[in-house]
Amino acid sequence: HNMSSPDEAYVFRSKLPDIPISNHLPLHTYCFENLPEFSDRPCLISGSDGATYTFAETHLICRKTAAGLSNLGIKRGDVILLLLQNCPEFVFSFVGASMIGAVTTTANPFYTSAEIFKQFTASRAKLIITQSQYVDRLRDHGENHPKLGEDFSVITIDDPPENCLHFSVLSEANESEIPSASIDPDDPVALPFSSGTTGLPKGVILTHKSLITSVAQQVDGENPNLHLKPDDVVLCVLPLFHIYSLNSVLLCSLRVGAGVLLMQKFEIGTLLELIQRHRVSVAAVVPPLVLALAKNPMVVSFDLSSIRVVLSGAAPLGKELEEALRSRVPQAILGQGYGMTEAGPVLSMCLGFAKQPFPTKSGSCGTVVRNAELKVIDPETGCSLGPNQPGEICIRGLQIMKGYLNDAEATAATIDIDGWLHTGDIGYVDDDEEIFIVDRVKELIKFKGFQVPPAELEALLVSHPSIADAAVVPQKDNVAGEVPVAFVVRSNGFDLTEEAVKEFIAKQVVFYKKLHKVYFVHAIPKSPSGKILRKDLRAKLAAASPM
Ligand code: 4UU
Repeated sequence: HNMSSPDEAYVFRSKLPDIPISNHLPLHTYCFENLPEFSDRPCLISGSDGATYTFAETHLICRKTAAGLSNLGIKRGDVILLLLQNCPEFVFSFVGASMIGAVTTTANPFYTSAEIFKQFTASRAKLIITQSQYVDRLRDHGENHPKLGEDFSVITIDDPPENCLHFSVLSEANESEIPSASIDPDDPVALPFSSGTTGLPKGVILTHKSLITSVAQQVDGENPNLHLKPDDVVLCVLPLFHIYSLNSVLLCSLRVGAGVLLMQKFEIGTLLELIQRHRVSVAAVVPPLVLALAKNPMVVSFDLSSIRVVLSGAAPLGKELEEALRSRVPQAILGQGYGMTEAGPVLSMCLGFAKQPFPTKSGSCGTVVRNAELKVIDPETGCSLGPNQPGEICIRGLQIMKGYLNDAEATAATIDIDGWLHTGDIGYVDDDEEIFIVDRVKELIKFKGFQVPPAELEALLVSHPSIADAAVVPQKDNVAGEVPVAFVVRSNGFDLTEEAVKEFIAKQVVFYKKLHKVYFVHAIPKSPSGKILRKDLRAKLAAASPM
């Protein structure tokens, strides 16, 4: 470790040497740079119908989609919103947009109308690409909402409902009509939404340069940290609208020529059947999926011997669970990646996945990726800490976000003047450079790896006429990891019931943001400056009775 001068930070680095990274290229050029080596190999495999697109076919349809987007008036810097489950059209749209310098914002197709329009409006999207079953949620919802067909167009990948276009207007356009867009490495290409360490969801600006850097940190170099090969079949069951799957599954696979098996949604029987049929070799998962693979009795009737790597991320993976999975896939290397949307997203990755692997420990989130710096700071003093001392994890490198969309204040609160991104995660680095996450100091709640921003639920709660004040915090849960629970102060009498509060929230949010418990209290503990003392509330929950 460096500690050149007393005020110089302890900085942790990868055990792998830095490499040159072609991050001056546009993202799609970088991803398809080696395409001639594997143009006839399968690139996208649709789990639902087995349809397969080779790399050459995928590249062609992406170019057609780029031309189609341009024909519809989408230009450099414009934003398109994808409201899609995993499917080939997701890939064509994302890469096609990149090819004309446009930006993709991705949303969960299960979002309610209000959730979709918040993101749509904040990102100033011009176009929505979705499935016909979701279109109803895009029509006339209140005076202030933009109008389908007037203010924005909708394209569906299946039979288009009224006033919508079919995806063929994109995928069957003439690829020779792609405008020659000049793309700057610092141009945004992806705009996922994340609440970060505090507040409401914000657009996270990821540029061509940041995503290329992140992909290269994982799969490039003589000894890549995450060794993927053209004969790999990579499981893509995690949603592509989340940066984990978009980056570590899709973009990394495109770069190395590995096939991507697209699954629309997680269903254990179908998943096992597809792993067996397509000989999946690399599985990117989240802890609840590890739980299913480790515990579901169906697993023993399937052949999972093709799996050589299981990458878990997005939430803490318990050691017991990791051991339980190991007995089901004894031939595979199990390890974790640690990511955060704002960090581009990967901060660290298991070095057991490297081409020349290193020994790693169970429970570790990997080692900081190459071409990056990581430090652990004392949350009180901001001083950097040495090995084995827990503190807030900070990361620096060209992979991190450019900033939050239209929110300089939140950006400045997350990336300091020296370029360090503060994660809000508490962890330490051990003597072998392995990172262990032990706690989270930020507000964020993670339900099965999905983000639940407490501020969003608190704003909804206090909009209720009978609620004077509210706070939402995580409660530990064996299946979901964490679930959101609310502390509520009633404003007039005691009529308001727990059920009524739950119901009030449930109809306004996607399933994983639903409240699991409501505790009525007389006041919400706050600091003198008015900040909710979440630690106190979490401590109350941890104690036997929260009252
Ligand atoms: C404990 O979860 C993500 C991204 C995850 C990711 C991406 C690429 C994992 C592996 C990979 O290859 O992003 P967000 O923004 O939804 O949530 C970020 C937060 C982190 O700050 C941390 O609190 O999710 C939590 N988290 C984890 N916690 C992410 N990964 C881990 C982990 N262990 N392995």
